[in-house]
Amino acid sequence: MSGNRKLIIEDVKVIVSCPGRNFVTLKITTESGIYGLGDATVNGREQAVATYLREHVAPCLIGRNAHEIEDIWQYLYKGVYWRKGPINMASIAAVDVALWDIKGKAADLPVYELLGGKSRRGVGVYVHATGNTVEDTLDRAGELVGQGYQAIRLQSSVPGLDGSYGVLGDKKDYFELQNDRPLPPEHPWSTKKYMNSIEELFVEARKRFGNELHLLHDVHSRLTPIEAARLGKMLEPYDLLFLEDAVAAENQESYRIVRDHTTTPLAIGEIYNTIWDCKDMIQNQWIDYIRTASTHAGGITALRRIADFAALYHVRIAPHGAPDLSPICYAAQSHIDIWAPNFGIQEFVGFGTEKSNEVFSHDLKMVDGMLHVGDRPGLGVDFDEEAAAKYPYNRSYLPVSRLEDGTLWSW
Ligand code: KDG
Ligand code: MG
Repeated sequence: MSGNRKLIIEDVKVIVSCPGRNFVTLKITTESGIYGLGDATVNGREQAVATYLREHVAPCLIGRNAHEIEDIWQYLYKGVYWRKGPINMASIAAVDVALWDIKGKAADLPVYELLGGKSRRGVGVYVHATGNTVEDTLDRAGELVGQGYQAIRLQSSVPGLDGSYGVLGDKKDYFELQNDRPLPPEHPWSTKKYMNSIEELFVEARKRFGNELHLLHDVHSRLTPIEAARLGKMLEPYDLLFLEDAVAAENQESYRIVRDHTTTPLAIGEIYNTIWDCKDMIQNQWIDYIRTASTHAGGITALRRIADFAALYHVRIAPHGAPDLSPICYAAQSHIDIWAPNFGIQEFVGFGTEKSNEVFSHDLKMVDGMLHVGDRPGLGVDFDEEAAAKYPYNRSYLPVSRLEDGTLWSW
């Protein structure tokens, strides 16, 4: 199993750094000197995936032909016996993405050309407007509209609760680590208070911006299926592009209940590790957008498969793009976005901080609210190891949610 053009893997390096956020970066170098980069960041569990890569994956890669992306993917998936899971799949993703990077560099072509070429001029994105009040949120949305963005996710604090999803209180922005506390910060939640206040945000948004702007909202899995169904119905008049993670769906059938009651388009998938996590929802057309990310769902190879499967059922891809996805993950899925015939929209939260831009360079560009993928061979991303060494790992946790009586809830 190998052609004449072998690219033998000589070195595999795992680097955990914190240029503003913790990132797990994989660098695979071949005997020819061509190297590829992958991302294996699992927010809040970075050292687990780094150890898994170093101890269990790297030794199996040395001496293999980097061109055999599919075989290596299957080897790491079927070959470990313990299939799926966030740590395993993020590790497979990092290897897979690094190998696509290598293949692109060897072919002197950007990865999207290897996938089949561009299907569109640029990648449409949605950005975040969050605020402590409806007015603050809409003022922020107004600034983003002024910058040319055409799709905006709105999150506003729930009156009477200290923090709500996506609204970080005294944090300046979404890029900041949550590591000023030794343990996960705790946020209160009340479904009643949320359901009583959420409609106003969209009433006011439509009053202020009219009907052309695309609006989105992320519920972060806080509702039960029937509550999610009611929310979908409530928000129908405001014509959302999608309602995200309205309900957690380890039980995929939950989405049938939501779907049966509302025409608000539904999106889910940022925490899914494989196509199996969303197969029933896609196949039954209970959702409209699948949000799996390159890092968490097994890399370019896996994301391409999910996209092709979803296309059969009119489901479009809308990859997760929060700040805990490194620029390598972001580049990888941008190549999928520009290629996929059933691309929907890409989440975008900016190109990182000053520190992260010192460590990662990329050739993505934002022009008039649209992301443009560059023409550099491979992924078009580079990683400065010396700069990364200046920013050591810094333990940080995502928050947790509790109901007002103390019951642990989904954050
Ligand atoms: O690591 C968790 C974050 O990436 C998540 O909270 C962001 O839900 C999110 C989103 O839609 O960007
Ligand atoms: Mg989300």
